Amino acid sequence: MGDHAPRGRGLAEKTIVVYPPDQAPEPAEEEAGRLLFAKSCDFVAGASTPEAMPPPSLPEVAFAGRSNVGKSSLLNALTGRNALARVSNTPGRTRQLNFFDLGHRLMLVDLPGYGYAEAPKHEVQRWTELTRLYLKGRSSLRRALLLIDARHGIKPADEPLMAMLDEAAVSFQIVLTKADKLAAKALSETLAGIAAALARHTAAHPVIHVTSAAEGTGIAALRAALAALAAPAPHC
Ligand SMILES: Nc1nc2c(ncn2[C@@H]2O[C@H](COP(=O)(O)OP(=O)(O)O)[C@@H](O)[C@H]2O)c(=O)[nH]1
Ligand SMILES: [Mg+2]
Repeated sequence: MGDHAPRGRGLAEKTIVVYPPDQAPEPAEEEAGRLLFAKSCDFVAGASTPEAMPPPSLPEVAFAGRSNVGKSSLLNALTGRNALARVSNTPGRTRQLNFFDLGHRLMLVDLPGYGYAEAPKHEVQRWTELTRLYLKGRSSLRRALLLIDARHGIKPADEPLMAMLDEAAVSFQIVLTKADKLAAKALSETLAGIAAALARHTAAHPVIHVTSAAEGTGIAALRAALAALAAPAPHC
């Protein structure tokens, strides 16, 4: 980031910064993101119990959100590959934590989608417990990305996860999805609602990313932000 102060939005007690349009990554940061996400991204493990999780080896970023929020599409857009989301969408894997090694520098962890009205109650309890154990106990977890549909904002179904993240003191960052589906005015209303909601959450990261997997908006900036969390590239 440059040495100029970020242009924040004082919409609530918490000042949030929105990427884009408030900020854009520096060219060097964007290049670091591009290089990282050009690396191969390989499926490592699908875990439906804590024992099945791979040992922590790399810095991790978890992707969470309601079913249908656009998680698979965003993962595809970031990695430029279908393979990753195809694994996560395989029947039996949608209720697991799926671990992907990105270039031996960052582990991407796809958490099961929640808020699906028809999910059986015991399934929901199992998912909640597994997610809680992961979030609380994972020493390598650097950040959680909480995906929110730009049209809908934060919903009651998102609250339990945010409460878990606060409790586990895992920094979480909002990523708006499907930004192509709404006009600028509606987007700023969504952002105002999110800023107010984030003020109640101690673990909330103040930078929000606005993305569209369909149009590619915000993807380079999100790659750059994730590259800043990755293990350093080995010198060649
Ligand atoms: N217009 C638009 N639609 C999207 C975008 N991302 C996802 N979708 C659509 O939203 C639906 C759910 O997306 P998916 O990635 O499968 O969501 P998931 O359940 O969270 O993995 C699909 O119909 C996608 O085509 C986007 O950026 N723009
Ligand atoms: Mg999916």
